[in-house]
Amino acid sequence: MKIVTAEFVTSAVNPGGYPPEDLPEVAFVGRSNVGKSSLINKLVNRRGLAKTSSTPGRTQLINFFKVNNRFLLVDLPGYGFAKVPETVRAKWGQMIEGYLKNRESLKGVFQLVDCRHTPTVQDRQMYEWLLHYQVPTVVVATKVDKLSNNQWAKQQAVIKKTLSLAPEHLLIAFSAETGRGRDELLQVISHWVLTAD
Ligand SMILES: Nc1nc2c(ncn2[C@@H]2O[C@H](COP(=O)(O)OP(=O)(O)OP(=O)(O)O)[C@@H](O)[C@H]2O)c(=O)[nH]1
Ligand SMILES: [Mg+2]
Repeated sequence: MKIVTAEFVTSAVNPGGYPPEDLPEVAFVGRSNVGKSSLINKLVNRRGLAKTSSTPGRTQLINFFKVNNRFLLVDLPGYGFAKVPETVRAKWGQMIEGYLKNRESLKGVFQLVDCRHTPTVQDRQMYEWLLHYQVPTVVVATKVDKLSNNQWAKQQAVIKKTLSLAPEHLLIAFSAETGRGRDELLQVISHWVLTAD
């Protein structure tokens, strides 16, 4: 798939603010700082389209981006960021869960984990939750430029084991720096959104 256009549509805190469900959607979930916004920018080759930051918790709203006038990419706030008040965290949790559970036009979710770390309890809960609700899910290991091939081979096994990834399930290695994994992600997206008509 070739990316021709990518534009910001809107930010929302609740369903009232979501755009209409007339296009298929693909969403990105993962811990704060894992690289969700950077991945979206690399995917559509538009630096700065989704706001990124080295400070976790940058994305606090659900952000919708329209690509090729054909589908939407959805940047969700990160979970697991300790430095926000409990009340705010609970609100984010509800926002993310409410979106994932009720969005009819959602065709698939990429769950991002940092390639260098063992997935956390929250990562595991999120993955189980997505499987439970039968949301098509593909796990992506981010920042893979930070590991040697050897280290990645080892970490891959750790991630698969910790998440109990089924053998037939994909684990895509991605780098927003080098673009590694971009084509694989686009293929998955094509499959999700182009078979949705
Ligand atoms: N080396 C490297 N750094 C990355 C990569 N992806 C993201 N980063 C860095 O990681 C930090 C967080 O990236 P974001 O894309 O803002 O992360 P996020 O998941 O959107 O974070 P929240 O919005 O807080 O949930 C930034 O400093 C990025 O430059 C990558 O593939 N390689
Ligand atoms: Mg972000």
